[in-house]
Amino acid sequence: MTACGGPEEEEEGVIIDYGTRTVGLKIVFFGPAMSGKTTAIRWLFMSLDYADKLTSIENTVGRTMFCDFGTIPFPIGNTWTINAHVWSATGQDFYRSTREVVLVGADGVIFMVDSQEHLLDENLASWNELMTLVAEEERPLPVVVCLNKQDLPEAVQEERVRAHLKLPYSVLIFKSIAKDGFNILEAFQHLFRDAMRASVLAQPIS
Ligand SMILES: Nc1nc2c(ncn2[C@@H]2O[C@H](COP(=O)(O)OP(=O)(O)O)[C@@H](O)[C@H]2O)c(=O)[nH]1
Ligand SMILES: [Mg+2]
Repeated sequence: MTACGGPEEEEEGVIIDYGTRTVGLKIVFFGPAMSGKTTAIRWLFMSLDYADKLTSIENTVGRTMFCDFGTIPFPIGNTWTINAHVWSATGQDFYRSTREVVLVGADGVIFMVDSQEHLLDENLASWNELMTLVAEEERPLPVVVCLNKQDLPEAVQEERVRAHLKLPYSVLIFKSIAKDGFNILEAFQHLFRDAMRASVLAQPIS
């Protein structure tokens, strides 16, 4: 894996390496600035004991300047390993072009919504940007939504967000609290399975 913005993956499909018996799956956290992407990824890596495998490129005030990235290996059986390459793109407007780069070769996206009422339109803008960026992809991109910061008083409810963002019912919504890790692993596992199904099973295996 190269530094942010320079993924080694090909643009099409997962990387299956029969030599090392590994499958590479790229999972991207996407969403508006401050919605909890870095918090969720940190929690995920910590809870799976891979905290030292996570790199964040931040600016001087500790906000994600470019992205976070790291790899979590999941052994399947005795011989094969699925390497989940986890990335986040910064949500800040002025780094817009970096998000496009981070999405290249993605096998699945976790979209982090900020549940604060006054941020509904920011969530919408970010969702629309994601839809625009993936519109040209040939293969369908599995997406799950985390309705994050559900601990806050008056956090918006699922139906409100679904209507505002016009989320199709095929997109699953997990109410999450990234700072406590609530529902983060569940959302990740769901997306992981969807991404595996969409990518690996779609590939002819010789
Ligand atoms: N109340 C609350 N705050 C959260 C939650 N998740 C993240 N935060 C806070 O939101 C701010 C932005 O989080 P961060 O992960 O940096 O957002 P990012 O810009 O999407 O990477 C930080 O102060 C986090 O502590 C949550 O579930 N509940
Ligand atoms: Mg961040």
